[in-house]
Amino acid sequence: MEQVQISKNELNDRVVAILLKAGISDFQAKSVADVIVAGEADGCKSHGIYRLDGILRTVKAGKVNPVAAAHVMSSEASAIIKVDAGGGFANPAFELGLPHLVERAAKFGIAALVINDCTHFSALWWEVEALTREGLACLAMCPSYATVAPTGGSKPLLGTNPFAFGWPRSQTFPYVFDFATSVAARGEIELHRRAGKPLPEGWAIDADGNPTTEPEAALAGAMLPFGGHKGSSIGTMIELLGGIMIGDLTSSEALDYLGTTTLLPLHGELVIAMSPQAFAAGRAGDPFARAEVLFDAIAGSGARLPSQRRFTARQKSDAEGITLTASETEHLERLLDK
Ligand code: NDP
Ligand code: PYC
Repeated sequence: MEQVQISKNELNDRVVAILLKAGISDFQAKSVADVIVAGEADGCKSHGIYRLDGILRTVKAGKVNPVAAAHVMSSEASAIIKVDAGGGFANPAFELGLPHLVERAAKFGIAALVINDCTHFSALWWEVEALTREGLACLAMCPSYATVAPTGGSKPLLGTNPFAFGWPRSQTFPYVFDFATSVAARGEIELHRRAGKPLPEGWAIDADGNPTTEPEAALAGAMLPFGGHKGSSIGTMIELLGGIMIGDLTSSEALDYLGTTTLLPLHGELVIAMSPQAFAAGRAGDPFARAEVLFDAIAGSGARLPSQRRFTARQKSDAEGITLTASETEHLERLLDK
């Protein structure tokens, strides 16, 4: 397959141009482009430029507000910062809430950012890494739209509900994990369909509830949670905390609103930031130094830390640029000419 090298800046300019042409405001376009290009730079194809088609379809269908201006809704005395995304993308709303979340977590030891009424299509590591750069540990989660059957069930009721955690490390990349609570992100099923490849066993069931490795049948049926009943319960927790508790849509409600899985879902997001020093205060030992002992032991046992593959991909793309296939660059050209 022919490959093309492109610098991060050049890819960013192209993605911004495509988004602006679709009528997305300058602030939203830049914020969305940053996370898409970071996905490509980190080798996360399921949340890179592949997402552009869905974004453009969702704008065209009127299911995301391309000129929304997010605003902060909460009082300065609260540890809960609420940002109303106004029906726009989650990424600019997160950028707006981030300094408030950092300031409040430093003040109270723990603080939460609630984003309401946002279209969320992106990888969560982008957000948790922003908090680790501020010396904070954090959790991020959001529902999606109903495409995952709870364990033992045959109908999609849960979303692929991503869940991410970050822990700061001063001398190296942070400890970060970030995964769909389904066995794989839905973007992976779509990428298998496009490549004409069967799915691994155990990823999905068809519309009759039978196991399938056919991407088309999986898209019409349901994906499965990761880790059986354990992933099913974590996915349900995310519906509760990142949907119902913050007064926003569950994955089923998000699908009802959209009427299709070909558009990007509108719902809310919950991000919790914690100061390890504040939690460890009064106890012996520096929490960051103690964490390093644990990370060294994990790595020393032969295991790799989560996100290491991503960080290696990032170092490579920083040095050499981002590698796209010729058909991906042609697709970007077509989107620019549309
Ligand atoms: P993966 O299964 O690819 O990876 C999950 C995590 O596990 C990563 O942090 C990964 O690190 C780590 N990991 C993988 N293999 C190992 C290993 N052998 N040892 C240690 N750690 C490992 O992720 P998913 O496909 O589940 O999710 C992909 C993305 O999709 C996520 O970024 C998620 O936020 C996003 N998503 C977004 C949704 C939304 O609604 N916005 C919905 C669903 C998913 P590494 O990357 O280094 O391999
Ligand atoms: O890959 O599952 C996914 C997904 C859904 C919404 C955004 N990403």
